[in-house]
Amino acid sequence: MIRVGVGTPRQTQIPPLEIPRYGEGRLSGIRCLATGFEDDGPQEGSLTALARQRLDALLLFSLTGTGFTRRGGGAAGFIQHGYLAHLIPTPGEGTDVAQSCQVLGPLSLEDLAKDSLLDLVNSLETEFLRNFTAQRVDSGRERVLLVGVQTQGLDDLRFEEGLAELERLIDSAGGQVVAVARQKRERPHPRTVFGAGKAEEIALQIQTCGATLVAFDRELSPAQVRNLEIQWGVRVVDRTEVILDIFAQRAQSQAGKLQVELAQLDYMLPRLAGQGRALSRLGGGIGTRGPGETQLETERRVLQKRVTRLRQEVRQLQDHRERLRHKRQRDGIATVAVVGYTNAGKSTLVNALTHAEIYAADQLFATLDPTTRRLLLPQSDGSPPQALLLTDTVGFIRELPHTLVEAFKATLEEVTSADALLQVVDLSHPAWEHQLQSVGKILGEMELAPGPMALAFNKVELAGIEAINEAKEKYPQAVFVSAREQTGLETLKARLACLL
Ligand SMILES: Nc1nc2c(ncn2[C@@H]2O[C@H](COP(=O)(O)OP(=O)(O)OP(=O)(O)O)[C@@H](O)[C@H]2O)c(=O)[nH]1
Ligand SMILES: [Mg+2]
Repeated sequence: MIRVGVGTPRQTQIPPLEIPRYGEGRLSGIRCLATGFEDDGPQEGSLTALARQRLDALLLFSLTGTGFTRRGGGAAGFIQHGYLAHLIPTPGEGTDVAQSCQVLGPLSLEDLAKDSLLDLVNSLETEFLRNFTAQRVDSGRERVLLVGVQTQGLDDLRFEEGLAELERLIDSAGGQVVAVARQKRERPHPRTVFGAGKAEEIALQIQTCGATLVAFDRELSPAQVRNLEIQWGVRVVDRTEVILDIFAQRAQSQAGKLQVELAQLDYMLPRLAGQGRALSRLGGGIGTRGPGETQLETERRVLQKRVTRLRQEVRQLQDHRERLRHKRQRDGIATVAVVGYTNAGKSTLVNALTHAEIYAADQLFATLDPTTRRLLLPQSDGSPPQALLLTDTVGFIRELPHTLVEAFKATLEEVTSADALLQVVDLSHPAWEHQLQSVGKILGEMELAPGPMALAFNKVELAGIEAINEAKEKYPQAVFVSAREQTGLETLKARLACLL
């Protein structure tokens, strides 16, 4: 097929979704011939177009500016030089377009004609494919470009903390962050988040770093996702989708799966209204797990019915859990819910205290399902030890997506109905205080049963002395522990005994 575009290579770009072989780790099958009067080779705009569309090659001919008019109409001119530009299979680091292209020239037409363009394209493709396969074998993971938008009122520290956290989230979801793009903007553009220039720059970055997914550090509107996917030709997800994806992967129990599905449908339903996704959610990867495309294709009405049924099941789950709690109350044993930011070490601490074997790992949202274990607290006056029930549950995160809070009501009731709370904070984390505040904020939005709260600073063996001193000064009631090294546990037990 020959397609003729009039204008500069940049102006005649074909939208990514219309390119025949887009995103297959090879070139697009399109060669671009362009002419111009200047004789200084392809400019950055043309090279950007080359990289963006993964053109097989770009041939630029400079004209002499002299010529003649043909009999019968039409003008003819003379070619001065030719330039041949193509992509390099192993581009350098960074986002500079020049590093991802090679430009040959100025060449005479004879020189240009000497080598077969087809051979060049074939050998380039072989090399591209080799790299592509190597990348795939190397990781088997989604290659993610992280995008941060620093809006007005978001200071540098919080912004960077948010990006670092998103990187951890991606990692926990099984993806690999290959590049990060940042932009300051008063507020996101309602349709495309960015202006045209920045969107173009990111498009290029997607190509140069071989990203298969773009993840934003914020929530996006359905229209924004759609517009950006059309423009960039890769899937675009927001922070909520990444979190939902982790939850979908972690859900083990029937109850967990039920709540995750409800959260995902709640998230998707408003996004289905008339505006489908530009790109398929089929085929695996972050943001594709869960109810799946087949269901998305079916009527909204059917999904709505499913949501209603899921809600009923969640209500039954709530009733069931409530009966269990009543039984415990009748037995007269107090419950303490362990709360805290995700990865603070809650499960490790409950394991250390009760010799339980709850799954604990250096991942965000390692725990989804609540586990309750019995803990005996020795009494200082020598009377028989006091028993309490310690419940480990799902961790919190800054701006916990609303759909999750709603869907996880049954699980979170373990927290809201507990007699007391034990908040665990990872003191070795640079953002420990913000994390502590985020947890406080989320708890503040929940209807908690009235009861005391103890504070435990964890991972003290990793924490810096300044952090420890600062925490001691600001939170004099807190206990300092290391769940991993099993230090401070007796003090913590004594603190819990006083609490109840
Ligand atoms: N160095 C150190 N690491 C710890 C300590 N406590 C927990 N960890 C590690 O921190 C990581 C997270 O621990 P988890 O117990 O899974 O944390 P969690 O709060 O249950 O996290 P989620 O369930 O994901 O919300 C694991 O790799 C633990 O080994 C500690 O006292 N010191
Ligand atoms: Mg846990």
